[in-house]
Amino acid sequence: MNCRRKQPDIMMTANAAAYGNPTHITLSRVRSRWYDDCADTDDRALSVSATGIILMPLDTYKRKRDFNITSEPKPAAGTSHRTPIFVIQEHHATRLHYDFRLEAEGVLKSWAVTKEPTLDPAVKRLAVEVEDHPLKYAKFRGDIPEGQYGAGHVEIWDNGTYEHLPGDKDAGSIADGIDAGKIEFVLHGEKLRGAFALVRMKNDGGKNWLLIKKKDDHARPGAATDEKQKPSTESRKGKPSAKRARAEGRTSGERPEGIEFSHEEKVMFPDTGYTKGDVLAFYDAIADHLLPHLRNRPVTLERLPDGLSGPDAPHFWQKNTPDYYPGWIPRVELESERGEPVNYVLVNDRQTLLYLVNQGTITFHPWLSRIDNLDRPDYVLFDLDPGHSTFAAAMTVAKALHTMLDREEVANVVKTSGKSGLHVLAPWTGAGGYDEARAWALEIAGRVVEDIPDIVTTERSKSERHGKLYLDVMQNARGHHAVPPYVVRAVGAATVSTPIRWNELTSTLTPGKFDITSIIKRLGRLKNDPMAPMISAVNP
Ligand SMILES: [Mn+2]
Repeated sequence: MNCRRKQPDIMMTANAAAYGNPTHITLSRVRSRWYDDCADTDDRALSVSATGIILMPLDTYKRKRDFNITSEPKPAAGTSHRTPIFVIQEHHATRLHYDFRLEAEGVLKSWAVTKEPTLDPAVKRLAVEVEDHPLKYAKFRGDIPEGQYGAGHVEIWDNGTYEHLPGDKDAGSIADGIDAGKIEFVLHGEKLRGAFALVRMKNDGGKNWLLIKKKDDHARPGAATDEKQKPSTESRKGKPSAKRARAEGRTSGERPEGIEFSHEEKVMFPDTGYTKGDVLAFYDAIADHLLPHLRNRPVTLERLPDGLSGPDAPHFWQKNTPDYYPGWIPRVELESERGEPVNYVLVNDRQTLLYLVNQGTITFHPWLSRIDNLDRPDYVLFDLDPGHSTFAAAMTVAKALHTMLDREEVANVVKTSGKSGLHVLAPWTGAGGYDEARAWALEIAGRVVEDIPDIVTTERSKSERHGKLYLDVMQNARGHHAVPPYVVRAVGAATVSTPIRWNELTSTLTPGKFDITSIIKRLGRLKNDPMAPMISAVNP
């Protein structure tokens, strides 16, 4: 992590009355708060107020919840156990995950593990660091009500005690190890036993860790029944669908479940020569990365059945799913603004995805909310469209947003739009729906405009923009759709909306850098998807 020290040392003046006994807070953690430019600033230890430093270890926990509604424990300081405890809660939120919590400093240090933890040392589980929870949370099971943060059922999956194994980097406490980015410990639970490590991943903002079983007598190689952390892009490096299809025992033009593909040789992108077969191969190869961003969202299809073959080529936007589409294509019936029923397609699986591509869909445009709560977006979009400005300006504005959102302790990612601009995305975890999310986005955007007023504007009227970049947050509205990551755009170069790492925003980045073949190579090279924080941060 690239942290600049802001102040060499500070006097610790703790307002003990505010949050109970402060003695479990170590001075090193007080100091860590005073490193500026840290992507990962959170509520671990302290909050700074005008009157001095106040211990607020559970501030974020408190802020996210309404204790008049949820039955989760209130944010009170707990009494440390003689032997520290751990708990893993199976949390059936929007996305099932496993909350892994270790007692330290009188609270539960917490990570949302995206899949069931395992004793298989070959499997590394993504564990997203989340806010500290009160010690009492270790006993919590039950239902978090609809509309509340993390709504859904919580069960205790495993619990017990643990021993810290101080290593080179974390010779001190668990908290020191968390600061250093690595902790090792032995779990004494029902399901999980033996030595484990939690290691912070590099270069992705600081919230993403890996939970790894160490090799010992409790290890069960092969125990995990799902995928083995293999580079999932391995089989996708070549572009031709035919070759891969044959490797899987199919012939070209056939898919499982019997989808027949038509006119695979038709040229869809004349500038590059990419055919419909190439577009099908691209969507087949990208499906695992794309589908999480489409699943259970109403989708508008941008269809160009003859591709970009000419100015008169058909190009239309399809919301309603025709009756003659196969019955297995999932649909959701919603009312249009005029009160008419619209059967939106749900692109929840590869089969549906490829069927729609075969129907001439080039770009999928999903809503920002899912069918389980259509009034509440699960992320906020900042659209940076250069217009009469430049791509360099878009990068400057994206970086300013990045700084601002980090300061707000909100996860954020950036991607190319696939056309000329950039999109910055942040999960929406606040209270309320689209209106509140948009108001928040507008406030953030306003602050960016205050910082760099010569470059960016939120002015909706084109004539008032004076060549500045328009930072658009108005798409955060019910019924609007947005370009998700990993879709190809209907432009000659067949460019793809591509998630990038923050440190890739340099002069070598061009908006058209990634197309339907180069992005597959890129994903083969990357260890992890730059969108991972986005998927995991949404309702952890
Ligand atoms: Mn959770």
